[in-house]
Amino acid sequence: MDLNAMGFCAWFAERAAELDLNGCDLARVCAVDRGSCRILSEAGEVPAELSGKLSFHIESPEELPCVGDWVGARHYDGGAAAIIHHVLPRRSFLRRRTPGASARYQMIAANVDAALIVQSGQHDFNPARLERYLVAAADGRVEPVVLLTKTDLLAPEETERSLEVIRSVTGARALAVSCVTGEGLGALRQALAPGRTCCLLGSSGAGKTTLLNRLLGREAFETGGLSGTGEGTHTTTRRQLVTLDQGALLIDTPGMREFGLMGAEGGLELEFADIAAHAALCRYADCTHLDEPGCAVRAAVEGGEIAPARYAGYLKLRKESEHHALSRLEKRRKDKAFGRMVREVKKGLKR
Ligand SMILES: Nc1nc2c(ncn2[C@@H]2O[C@H](COP(=O)(O)OP(=O)(O)OP(=O)(O)O)[C@@H](O)[C@H]2O)c(=O)[nH]1
Ligand SMILES: [Mg+2]
Ligand SMILES: [Zn+2]
Repeated sequence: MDLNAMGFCAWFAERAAELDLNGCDLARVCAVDRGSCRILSEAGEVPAELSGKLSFHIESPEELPCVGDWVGARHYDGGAAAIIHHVLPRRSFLRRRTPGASARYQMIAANVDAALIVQSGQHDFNPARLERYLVAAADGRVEPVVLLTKTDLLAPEETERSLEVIRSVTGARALAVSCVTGEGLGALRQALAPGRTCCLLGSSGAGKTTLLNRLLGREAFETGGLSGTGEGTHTTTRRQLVTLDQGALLIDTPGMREFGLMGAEGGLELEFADIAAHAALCRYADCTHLDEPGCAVRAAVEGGEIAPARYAGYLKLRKESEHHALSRLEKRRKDKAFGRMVREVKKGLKR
């Protein structure tokens, strides 16, 4: 497979010329899993590790090679494995903010032409969530395309209505697709031009991997079931770049529990000072203001002192900040894994 078919273009050629690649081969990162990665070059796909020098110079997880990155790598073992010495600048990217005080990001994919934002028409259609993905796409200079999936489970009027809302609210291209009936797959294939890199984004269970399999024409990757509430079961666990027969490159990603861009931790009490004032009078100190007896917040809503919409807005934002707290914990764990990976890479090189 030649480099252009893998998405290489003049822009990267210029960046490669600026770096002193010193005999390294150009390759594209096609999978990343807990710090080990696989790269695709004209010679094929091989496992790869970071050079000691490169890992030494990497200061944040954001700078680590991620799926879609172009790298300069040197093959060894008769071409069976490689060491990555350079990561080329990114032309576009998808990333999400890792919540907390410092503005840090986690990379989702690099050098992406279009973000295919997958939302299931059945359970998952949620304008607020959609907006976050759109912001992420704009931030990374990636064209957004919204895919409303599982339309076989919707009445045609319902599909039309959702498409209307998506188009009018976002101005983005929106397609209705079904992997069961095949609706919309032809139009989607047209968006997948040869050499173009598209990245599937969306909640767990939205149907990203099912779509990938359908486009590949075989059950190449595992898909999952849904819980009773319609939530996905986090089936896909690693980001992966796959080449379709027609020549497009498609990146599948694990569905994210939350896709944070807020980071307004602790701002909740300030922003809802009126609610906090009533909360001080609740019978229980740890009152959640949902259904406890003696809740002064609910009493104030019922008595007309707090508008129901404001109460609902408070609950919604609180739920989001709880999500952030969870992902902060997750992030700490990941940072440890990152440190461990860097150490292991260095150890591996000394061997
Ligand atoms: N009826 C219907 N079901 C679908 C469609 N597409 C996917 N599904 C079902 O939705 C469930 C989840 O699909 P996946 O493709 O695993 O979802 P995913 O977005 O990859 O989820 P994660 O890997 O967890 O992020 C599976 O049971 C699929 O069979 C569709 O077009 N119609
Ligand atoms: Mg999946
Ligand atoms: Zn209360």
